[in-house]
Amino acid sequence: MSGKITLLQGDITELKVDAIVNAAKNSLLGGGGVDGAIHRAAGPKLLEYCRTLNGCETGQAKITPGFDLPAAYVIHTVGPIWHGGDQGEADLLASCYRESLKLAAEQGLKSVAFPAISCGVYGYPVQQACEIAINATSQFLSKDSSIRKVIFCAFDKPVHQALMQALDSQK
Ligand code: AR6
Repeated sequence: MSGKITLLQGDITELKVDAIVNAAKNSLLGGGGVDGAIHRAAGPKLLEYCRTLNGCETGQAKITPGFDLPAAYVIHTVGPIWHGGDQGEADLLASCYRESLKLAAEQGLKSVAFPAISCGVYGYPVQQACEIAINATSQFLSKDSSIRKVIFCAFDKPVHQALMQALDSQK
């Protein structure tokens, strides 16, 4: 199933896919990092819409329109904050990928792009996070045939390299 997975380095807000995933916070009311970039590019209607969603639990996901983004939808998921690894972080991070893909499949979406959830402000060790991202996604894709393409969009080189390594060790 890793044939459906593509890696690229760049700005996720520029991708014209069915949905981009946002590494959001529990309130869903915006923040820094990729969340800030997505809200800036989508325009103020995104925040207005997010206010009606009543937040999101860590490891869960919610979907909104993409408004001014090239992507049709934004799937907002909340990654775990890294506390050393013994507080269920790995399960919660895997759940972010699964729940986001589940939502995409339910909506009939074919292409989804992910940033490296929890790898910025939330402090997750990058290599471990990238292995979880690739493994959880491959597992999902092996059971779901509706999603045709998943892009992992790294903003910086270390994340891009960690993703390449994780994808190579899958094959
Ligand atoms: N495109 C792709 N990836 C990006 C972009 C972009 N435009 N901008 C940043 N990244 P972070 P988290 C990468 O901190 O760790 C927010 O304030 C970044 O280099 O955005 O899940 C939320 O509101 C890193 O590799 O998300 C939450 O409070 C990755 O995206 C909190 O941060 C994730 O970094 C969530 O923290």
